[in-house]
Amino acid sequence: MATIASSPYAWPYNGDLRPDNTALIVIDMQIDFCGKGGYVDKMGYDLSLTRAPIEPIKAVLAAMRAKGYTIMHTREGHRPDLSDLPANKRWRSQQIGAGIGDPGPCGKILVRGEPGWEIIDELAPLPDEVIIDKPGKGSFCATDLELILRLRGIENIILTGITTDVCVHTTMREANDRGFECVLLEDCCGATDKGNHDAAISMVKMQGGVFGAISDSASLIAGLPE
Ligand code: C5J
Repeated sequence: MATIASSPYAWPYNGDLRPDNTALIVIDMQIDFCGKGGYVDKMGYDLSLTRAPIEPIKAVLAAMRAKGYTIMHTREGHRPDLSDLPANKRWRSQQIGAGIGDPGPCGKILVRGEPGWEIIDELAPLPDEVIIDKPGKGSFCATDLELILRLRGIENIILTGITTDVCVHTTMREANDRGFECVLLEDCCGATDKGNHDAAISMVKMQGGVFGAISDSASLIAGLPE
């Protein structure tokens, strides 16, 4: 039996926490979401909010890599021909002055292969770590994430990354509905709005943990078994 300190229950619910059945997912730690000149910067949001999780995620990555856990990363982005970009998503981004697919200081915004779409150097994936490219907010939509998790026997998912209220929350909800046991690490996530971050954390804990549990990097590292 192994659990980590978390709320509203000690996670995972059944105490079955092992490197073989547990994956860390680092969501969208890309220049477009937390780098100067990227999508979030162009929209005018405070980058310190989306950069806040970098150091905590680094610590979690080091601990989980050392113990042999599965590590996965995601990137939000669209094909260079924009054939997977819904017209309404493009239109909305244009309204706020950061049109997806349009040129910006880091290349075409949220387009695969462009500099802004890359994962930041501080959290660069290792060569054996899976990277999931997704066109939407959820990491399960139009990707092979679920297939890979099932093939590896993953039952527990540790969620980190940005943004808490959008891509992290959508992925947590998708995973929860598929029967995965999820925990979100509060200090390893960030949103473009602090109030939305806090609300997203609060939502997880309702109804006895309607989407799973909430913990933090120090609690995870302290409780992580070999
Ligand atoms: C957004 C994300 N916020 N990674 N994407 O558009 O949360």
